[in-house]
Amino acid sequence: MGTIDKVKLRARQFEFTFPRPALVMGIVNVTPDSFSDGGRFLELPAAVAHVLQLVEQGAGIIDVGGESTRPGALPVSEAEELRRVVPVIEQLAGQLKVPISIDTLKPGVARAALAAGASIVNDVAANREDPALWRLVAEAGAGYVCMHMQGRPQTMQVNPVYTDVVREVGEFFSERLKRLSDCGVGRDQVILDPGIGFGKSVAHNLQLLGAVRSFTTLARPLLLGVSRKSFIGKLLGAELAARLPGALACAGWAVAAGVQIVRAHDVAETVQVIRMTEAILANQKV
Ligand code: 7PJ
Repeated sequence: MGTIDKVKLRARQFEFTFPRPALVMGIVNVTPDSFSDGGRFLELPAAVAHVLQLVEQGAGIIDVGGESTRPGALPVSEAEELRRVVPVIEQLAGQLKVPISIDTLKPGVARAALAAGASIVNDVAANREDPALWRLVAEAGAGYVCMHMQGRPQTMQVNPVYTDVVREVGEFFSERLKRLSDCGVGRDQVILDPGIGFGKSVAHNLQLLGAVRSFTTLARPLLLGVSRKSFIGKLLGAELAARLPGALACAGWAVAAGVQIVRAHDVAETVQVIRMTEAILANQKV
């Protein structure tokens, strides 16, 4: 099984060649109800200040979201989501040297975010049927995070069922790469993400983490989001505020297994774990 070698990612004015030091995607939720930081960054100045701090801590991508996708979260209107995210992106795009991704389910929000200066569309609903969003990504030459989810956020955790979660996620990636290419989105624009916690039991999440290296054969950068997620709490009996060590273990493991982008709330800590893991990997003897 391979590791990523000479894989390019194109995201508008940004280009990355992997392998390279893994990127931490710092999270800013401009929402009143996100499960871990909901309500903290609803005010524009607070959101912007938080992002600048994440970049200072070493974030290589900033992921802006205006609608919580946590299990059971209530949908937000497009107007409200636009009101939350567009000013933040407008204000940041000019001054950041790292790409901004927009975490949204809605093509209209993605369009406005790209117009405001975002470079990557983070699509947790990449299992969608409607190609409108992909055409926007193609037109903009933006990066695209193709995340696996079974179902939709409102109901995805009710009873997730797979015969073989690793095989099914791999097949999803291959099928979507083909559909994306049919819509004009080049392979070199796509990041693949197994979607930890999105229509998955604790066992499914662990199986995906254990086999994450197998997805490197698709020769695309892999993204993993584990930060503060409930499977860590369920496995270890840890409250939301006490899950950082569990998430950091996943981050170190993932990078050792070939993951190139880690989505995290706790950027400084995640960067340290990743840089340490990479330093050891560079000296691995057996
Ligand atoms: C993820 C995400 C993830 C990607 C969220 C949370 C829920 N985007 N957006 N991957 N998770 N690409 O942060 O727990 O795992 S929202």
